[in-house]
Amino acid sequence: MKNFYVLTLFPEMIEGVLSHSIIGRAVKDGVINVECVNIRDFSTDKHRHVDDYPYGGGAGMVMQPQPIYDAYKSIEERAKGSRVIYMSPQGKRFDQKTAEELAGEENLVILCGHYEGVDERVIEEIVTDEISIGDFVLTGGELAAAAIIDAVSRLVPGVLNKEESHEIESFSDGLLEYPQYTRPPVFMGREVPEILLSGHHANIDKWRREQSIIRTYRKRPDMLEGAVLSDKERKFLESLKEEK
Ligand code: 4H4
Repeated sequence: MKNFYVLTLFPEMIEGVLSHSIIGRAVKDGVINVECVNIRDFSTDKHRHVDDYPYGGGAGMVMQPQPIYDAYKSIEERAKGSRVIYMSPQGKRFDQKTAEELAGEENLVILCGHYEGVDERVIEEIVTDEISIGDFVLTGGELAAAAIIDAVSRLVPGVLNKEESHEIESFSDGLLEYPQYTRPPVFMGREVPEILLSGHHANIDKWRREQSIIRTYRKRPDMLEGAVLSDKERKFLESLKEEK
């Protein structure tokens, strides 16, 4: 993954969020590139309108197709045949698996809608994938786009350094991550689990896997279906179920 092209009415929202921290450093280092295209720059009327009343009446405004289409055409050549993702509550639910899939793409175009959404005809004309970050309605697709860019970018080689990258991540191995601790050894009377101070890495790894299984069982039992567990770990899970 190298280049994100974001079609948006609020480039500063995207640039603001993505100019900090790990993603900001990756952009500065040229590991990834985020280019915002302001849809309003492609409005053809002197008031720079980009939305209008919905045909058939009803509340809210709809984004007109022409400014979005022309904004897309302005980067189509450079985005050469990339997927065009429309951020919408009607889209496929985004997850780590999709993040990994998108991280393999060289370019991604992301369309951020506003108001009640976007004229259906430009969706039919340019959009290849509709993606949702959850069953709720945002005022604009920018926060959703920023979440996608963040989740995908951290999977791009060179974005996370060795301290930041985590070989075992929540969702990547089908389980939630184990609890994490760092200094001080005692905080508010709570001690760090003894095993983590033992230096016995095989036992630490075993404890961490067990903690992941316990957490997943308690918080997201639905995930256990897809988890890859050894025979011993499956027996451990069964013992949890018997405890109940
Ligand atoms: C798009 C609102 C489409 C409603 C929007 C519709 C999300 C989300 C989101 C601004 C835009 C909203 N984007 N995940 N959730 N008419 N985007 O809420 O299709 O219902 O990604 S509509």
